[in-house]
Amino acid sequence: MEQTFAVIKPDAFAAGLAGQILARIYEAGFSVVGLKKIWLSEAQAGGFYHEHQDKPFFADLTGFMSSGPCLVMVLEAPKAILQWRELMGATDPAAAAAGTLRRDFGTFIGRNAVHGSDAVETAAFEINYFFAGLELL
Ligand code: IDP
Ligand code: MG
Repeated sequence: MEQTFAVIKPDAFAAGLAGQILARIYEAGFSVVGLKKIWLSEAQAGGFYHEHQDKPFFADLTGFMSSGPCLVMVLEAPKAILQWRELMGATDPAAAAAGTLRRDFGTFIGRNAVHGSDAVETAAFEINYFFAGLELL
């Protein structure tokens, strides 16, 4: 089994899409081993997205991620990291395949509804950034 870190971002949460997205997560066979609603500060969002701190979109990204509550999750499945990336679709909703979450629920690249870890190392960092071990059940 493998674990990945996922977020229902503030755009999707504010639009009332959390229930539909969670249904798609369960239909795809993931176990939800961690789940909580949080509202990040801009600094906390910056720590989460530190790999992008030199990108031109960093301020927009951290401003958006701290603009309202989101749901953070730890998902478990045999190949959870790749499987969740596939269910999310491409970063840009306009380029995401039909049937993916970003295609169905994203608006544009800066408001793309969901996040997922991209590798084993980033999943470990992101899970530990948001969850204590006792919260993973
Ligand atoms: P990912 O979320 O698919 O892993 P990353 O390249 O890690 O994509 O970028 C992190 C987030 O930053 C994206 O989900 C998206 O919301 C935002 N982002 C990435 N590239 C751009 C861009 O060119 N303009 C605006 N926002 C971007
Ligand atoms: Mg990424």
